[in-house]
Amino acid sequence: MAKKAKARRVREVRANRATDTLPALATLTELPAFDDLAPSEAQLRAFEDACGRAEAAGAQRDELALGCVVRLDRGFPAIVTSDATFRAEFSARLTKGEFSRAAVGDWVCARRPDSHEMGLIEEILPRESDIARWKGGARGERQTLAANVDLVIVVQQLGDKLVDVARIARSAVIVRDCGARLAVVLSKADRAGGSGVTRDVSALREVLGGDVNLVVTWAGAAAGADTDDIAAAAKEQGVAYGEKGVHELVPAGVIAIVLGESGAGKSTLLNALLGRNVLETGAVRESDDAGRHTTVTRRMVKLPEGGVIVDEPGLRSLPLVGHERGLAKVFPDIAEQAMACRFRDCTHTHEPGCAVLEHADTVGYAGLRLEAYLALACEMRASRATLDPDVVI
Ligand SMILES: Nc1nc2c(ncn2[C@@H]2O[C@H](COP(=O)(O)OP(=O)(O)OP(=O)(O)O)[C@@H](O)[C@H]2O)c(=O)[nH]1
Ligand SMILES: [Mg+2]
Ligand SMILES: [Zn+2]
Repeated sequence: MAKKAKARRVREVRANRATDTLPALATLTELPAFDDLAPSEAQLRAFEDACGRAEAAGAQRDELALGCVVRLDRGFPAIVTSDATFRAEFSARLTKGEFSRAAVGDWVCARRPDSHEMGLIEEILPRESDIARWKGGARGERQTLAANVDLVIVVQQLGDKLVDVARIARSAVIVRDCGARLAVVLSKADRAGGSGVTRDVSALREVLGGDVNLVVTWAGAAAGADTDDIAAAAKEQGVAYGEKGVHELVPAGVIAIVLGESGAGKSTLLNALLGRNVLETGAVRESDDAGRHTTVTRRMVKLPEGGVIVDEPGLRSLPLVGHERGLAKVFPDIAEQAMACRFRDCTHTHEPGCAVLEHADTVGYAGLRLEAYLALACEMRASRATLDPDVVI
């Protein structure tokens, strides 16, 4: 027993030392309040059950509170409850279990003994949605980027070349597989100009269909840049634009996350929505336009008169493993035809009796849409073949 107490003390000292350099939560005015975040009925019930278990393990009921993880600083969660904001570590009970990783957006049963500065996470409550990506590695592992978000805003930057529609389609498949709604922000429109915006919006609609939720932005354009032609092009295409367009995607009550490559302009966009420079932004490399992974903290920000958005570090890769359901949701017309192909493992490229190719012209998914589907389906077939059969996804 003494040994256990000593180990706990060592852990506490270590945690306190590590948290000394973290930003003081009291100074972070953009953090959402408890009332900006809404647990589901199921999560409220799960909280009551979790309290019962925590009490059975020795906790006092009045030390326990329902909380939401609003930031992760170097792995340390910050939690908002109805009457406090504090950092927390995991209870010994939780670290033993396999499900010890909290993500931003997670609802938790938090415990805050009177004498403690730090709180404890007693349990992570079941998620309503789980935005996750495959991390690869020999055995493979899923990394949850955020929990319980309603909407994923995929941010893709524009430039003088055609927008990377393949990357947006890949993100769309993952998002739809995770059970969240999807919106696409085409950022840095000032670099594409009005004609570029027209070109890129048409390409994206060809791939994702006409009803995709789209906003064109130029939040980080240099002062004085002529953006009238961009607004005109967006209007002509019937596409929302500017910060207002993004704000409308995230009204009060909605929890969203921005997802995209480093340098896509995610933090710049959020700063524009917040009306001040809360989040750090960084210049892209001139040689290849790549970002420098400026954002390192996952954190929620509350929009003035709006909902909540999670800022994310840019993602290097988004491997597609086992997202067949997402693929079918993004390309339902093609997936339906694929069921009628003569061969079950048809690649829809050359096989006789291929319904996808036969119907390509009549159903109207030729061109970029079919190309995107085939590339993603091919990648998923390859990853399935190399996947460790024990890994459940
Ligand atoms: N021309 C132009 N530049 C922009 C725009 N938005 C952002 N930028 C620039 O792009 C660079 C990267 O912006 P960030 O907001 O840091 O990008 P990020 O997506 O948050 O990147 P990570 O945090 O690394 O994932 C900065 O130099 C911004 O000034 C825009 O609308 N137009
Ligand atoms: Mg950033
Ligand atoms: Zn086929």
